Amino acid sequence: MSKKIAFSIALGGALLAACAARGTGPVGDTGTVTLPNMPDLQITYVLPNHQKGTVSTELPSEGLGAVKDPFWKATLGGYTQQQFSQALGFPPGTKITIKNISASHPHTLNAVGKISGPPAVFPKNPKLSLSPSGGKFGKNYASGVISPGKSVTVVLGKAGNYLIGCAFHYAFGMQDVFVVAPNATPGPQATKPAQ
Ligand SMILES: [Cu+2]
Repeated sequence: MSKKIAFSIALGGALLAACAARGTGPVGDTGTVTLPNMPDLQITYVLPNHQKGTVSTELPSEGLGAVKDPFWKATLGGYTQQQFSQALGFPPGTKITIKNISASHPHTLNAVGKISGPPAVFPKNPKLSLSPSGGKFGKNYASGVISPGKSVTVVLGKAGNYLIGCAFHYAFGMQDVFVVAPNATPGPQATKPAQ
C-alpha cells in the first residue's frame, strides 16, 4: 500500500469519527459557566468520570430560538446545554439537571423516539405524558411537569439518538435531538431570536 493511499484511509476514518460525534456535549472538562447577559442560564459539568450536565429548556420564542440543524436535517428548538437551542450531546451515565429557565411556562422533556441517525423525523402527534416516568433517561423517559425556575435530575441510560419534546409545546417547536454517546458534543446553536 502506498503512503498516499494509507493517508487517505486515515483521513477518511478521521472524517467519519468527526461526523459520528457531530450534533451531539462538552467532553473531558470540568467547571461551571454563567453566560453573559443570561445570569439564570448556568452550565455545570464534570467530565469524564463523574459527569454532570445541565440542559436548559424554554420555548424557542421565549429566547432560545430555533436552529435548522444541517446534520440532523431538522429544525430543533427549546433545549440547550449552552445558550441557544441546539442538538444535545452527553456521554452515557451523565447526571443531567433539566432546568426550566422560562419565566412563566411549565415545560417537560419527554423522549419521543429513538433513531439510528439523520434525518430526524419527528412524529406528528405523539402521546407525551405529563407524569414522571422515573428511572434513567431512555426511549420511554418523561421528566414530568417542570415549573418555571425548577429542575429535574436524571441519569442518562443507554447510548442512542433520541428525539425529545415538550408535552405542552411540541407543536410550538419544542422538538430536539438528544445524542447519548461517548464523546458526544452539542450541535450548532440557534442565533439569538429577534426581540
Ligand atoms: Cu414546553
